[in-house]
Amino acid sequence: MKTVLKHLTGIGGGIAVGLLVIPAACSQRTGKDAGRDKPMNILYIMCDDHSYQTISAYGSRLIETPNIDRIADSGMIFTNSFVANSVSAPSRACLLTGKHSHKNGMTDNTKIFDGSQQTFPKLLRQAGYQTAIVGKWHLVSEPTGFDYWNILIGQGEYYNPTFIDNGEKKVVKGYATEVTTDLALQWLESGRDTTKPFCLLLHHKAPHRTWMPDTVDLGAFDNMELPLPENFYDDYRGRPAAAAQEMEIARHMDLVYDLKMADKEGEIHTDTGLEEYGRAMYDRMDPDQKKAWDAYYDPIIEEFKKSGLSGDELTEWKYRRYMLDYLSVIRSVDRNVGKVIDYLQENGLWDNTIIVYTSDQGFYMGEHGWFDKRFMYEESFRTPMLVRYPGGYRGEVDALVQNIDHAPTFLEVAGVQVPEDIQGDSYLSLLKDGKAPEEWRDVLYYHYYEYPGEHAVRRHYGIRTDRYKLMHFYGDIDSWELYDLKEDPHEMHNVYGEEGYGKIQQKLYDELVELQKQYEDTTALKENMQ
Ligand code: SGN
Ligand code: CA
Repeated sequence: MKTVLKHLTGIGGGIAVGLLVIPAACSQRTGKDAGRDKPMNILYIMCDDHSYQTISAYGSRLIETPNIDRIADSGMIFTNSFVANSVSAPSRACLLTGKHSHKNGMTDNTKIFDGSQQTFPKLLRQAGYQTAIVGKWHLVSEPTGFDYWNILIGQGEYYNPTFIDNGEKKVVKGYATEVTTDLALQWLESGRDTTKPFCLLLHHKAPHRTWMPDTVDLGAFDNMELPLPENFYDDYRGRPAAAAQEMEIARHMDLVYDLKMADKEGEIHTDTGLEEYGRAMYDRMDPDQKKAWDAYYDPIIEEFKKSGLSGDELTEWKYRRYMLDYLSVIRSVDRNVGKVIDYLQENGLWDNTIIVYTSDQGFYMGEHGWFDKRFMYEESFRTPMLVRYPGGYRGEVDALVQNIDHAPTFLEVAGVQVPEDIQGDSYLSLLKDGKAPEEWRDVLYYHYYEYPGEHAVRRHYGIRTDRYKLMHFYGDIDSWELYDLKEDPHEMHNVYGEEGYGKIQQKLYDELVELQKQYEDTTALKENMQ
């Protein structure tokens, strides 16, 4: 197991498109990636809610992910990779457009993505790429800009999921991570036009709630020790928004829905209203799947019923069950990433395909007592990012990167001129030699909007430098938070307004306003002074 990056694992572990696009034929000569014989293919693998805490390349003490690590071992591991708005649909819109949420309109999971706007797949397609997306889409409107799309509906299902294959609904038998991988490989093998370079977005549903493992992975981690994160029993002092959320393992994680305690006798009931959904997910399984599922969970349910757990003991039992399920789901993700890498290697694609492995955001593995994401605190603001760029840099990259940077990077890789209105920055030079250009950003911007909403995380925005974070929660709350991440990496002590921080607070505030102006986030600018 690698020991690098321990600091990350504090726990156990066309605008006028036609004018701007350089035709494919000349892109290879004029693009910054000139000098290659063939255009580089792009494979972007994104999981849903995969925490960096559960990737061994990031120094995880919780799990080995040998296949995901193959990308890092033959490429780069980004140690400061972040999102712009830590929730699924907004992240996906940031990816496609290279713009912050207020510019692409997808501010929260309840919106509908305007598919008529400029996206990088559209620009790549115009430049001669074959474009495809397989798996979770979550943007409600039909995908645009793809030669092939085969997507899950909404969040999708783990077992025998329904896909929409270029407009046609189909139930595909099997486990989501396997099925999604197989559909992607089928397209690579026989669905695409091999005379053209490809850009494939392979978007897994896993390991999203309710963390249902594949039957072959049930019990894979049962013997491991799972120490509690050191701030598991956080009291949220000095952080009113953190105190007001609804994403605590103790209080908000459902025994039946989340933790699979759907007993056959129907004696276990919960009061979150989620129970029936848990039973519905089980009902999707076929008899063989149910048999394997029951063989594993029934004895656990029986033991749980006898145990009479309550209080902290119950909370810690919930944490353990949550982690065991989550890790088992990752085991399947890792195996399937391996299948894709093998395919590339066996089919002459390994050395002309850039591979990005990432997640739509980070996730809490019990830190602060939580599951879920949304906050600008480190565990959910960060997202894993491993990149292999054939012939490029190998090693750690610590430049601040954000999910709005993928679109301009992929365009530059393809030799397509990056439209002026894209807000992200291409990280291609980092891929080549690991060095950030002199003018590279030293501060990141964030804005989360989904409130009122599930998990009750208040609206907030903020900035983060390599050392400090300033955040403002607004709406039915008006609260500023400031962290010195060097002194307080787990963000337990809000020093906003405290003696000794006046100067840095003012400096960060000025930088915040500067960034809001630069990105034209007028809503946030107004909230600063409320
Ligand atoms: C679902 C989950 C939430 C989760 C959101 C958003 N609830 O609504 O726990 O925060 O997705 O996740 S569930 O009862 O439906 O499981 S996201 O990754 O898609 O943004
Ligand atoms: Ca997600």
